Formats: sequence, C-alpha cells, structure tokens
Amino acid sequence: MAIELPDLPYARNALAPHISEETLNFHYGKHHQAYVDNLNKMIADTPHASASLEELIHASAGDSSKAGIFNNAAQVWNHTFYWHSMSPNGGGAPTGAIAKAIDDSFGGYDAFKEQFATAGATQFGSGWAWLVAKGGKLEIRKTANAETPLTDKSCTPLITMDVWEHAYYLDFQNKRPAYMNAFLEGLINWGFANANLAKA
Ligand code: MN3
Repeated sequence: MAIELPDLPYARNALAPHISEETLNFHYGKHHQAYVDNLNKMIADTPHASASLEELIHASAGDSSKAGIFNNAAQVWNHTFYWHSMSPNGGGAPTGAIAKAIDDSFGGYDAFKEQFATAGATQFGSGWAWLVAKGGKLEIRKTANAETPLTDKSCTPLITMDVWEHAYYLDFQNKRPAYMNAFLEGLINWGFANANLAKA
C-alpha cells in the first residue's frame, strides 16, 4: 500500500497574507508531494512496501544504509504535522491546557516565544523548531534536515515550524525572523497543540 499525500487541513490560500497560496503550491504541492513520491519509489517491491509511515521512520532512523527512506519518510511526517501546526485563525497567545503548561515550563508566553524563535533562528541551514512534551514538562527543540522528535519515544511532539528556506523564501525572501514572527503571531494552531498535549 503506497504512502499517500494527506489533504491540507485548509485551502491553499487560507494562510494568506502570512503564507501565500504560491508558497503552498510549491511547499505542499511540489516539495511534500516529492517526498511522498520518492518514498514510494524507494519502498516499492521491498519488505518495507506495506509498512506505515511511522513504521518506516522508526525502521530507518539512525541507519545510514536507509538514509534515503528515513529522510523522505520523516519529511512526509514532519510536513503533515507542520500543516496542522498552523491555522487560518491561529496565532497569538495560547489558550487551554497548553497555556498553563507554557507558563509552568517557560515562565510565560513571552519567554516561550523568545526561546522558540531562537531555536528556529539558530538552526543553521535546513531544519525544524519543535515544542514537545516530556515527563510532564514542555521543551523546545530544533532538528536538522529531516530529523524529527518522533524518533524519541520519551517525548510527544506538540507543534512544529519548518525553517527550511522553501517554507518562507517566496513570501519573506531571506528574512527567516519575519516568517517566524508571522508563524507565531498569525498562524500557530494552539488547538492542535492542546489535542496533542491531551494524548501525551
Ligand atoms: Mn518544508
């Protein structure tokens, strides 16, 4: 059974003016689709052909002979998680259980924002910034390239922000901080974070 590209949870123009339809046409329509297509080519007619996306990630993580499968599978998973980490009605201060967890773990929303943006800004080159739950507390992490906290079974990913250049170049050119500000102020989906926290 081939891995499929999941539907976006909103229309391709729904994140404007923060992220344009043109960016989603490339980022979802071309990049995310390419990871799906590459992965399906790599696993076709192999013992991995019927594995789930999560099984493929766990079976290939840390195995340099399976780097191609890992990179494409993890990028399929990371991007689906990223689309849900944003909402047309998102952005701003958190509500619900995640608000209290952020206060408890970081000392407040402003401190969280600063630490999350710093993680994104200091991820040299391509990668991701993450908010995860671990042992009853929240942590901010950054990962390079396709690396994902999904491979750390001691934590639960709550939110991610793609900081690969393809996520922001058409809308913000080289200004990663401006993109990260738009993500935090206009897009971050606290409802998704609360749903993930409830399962942690
Ligand atoms: Mn991307």
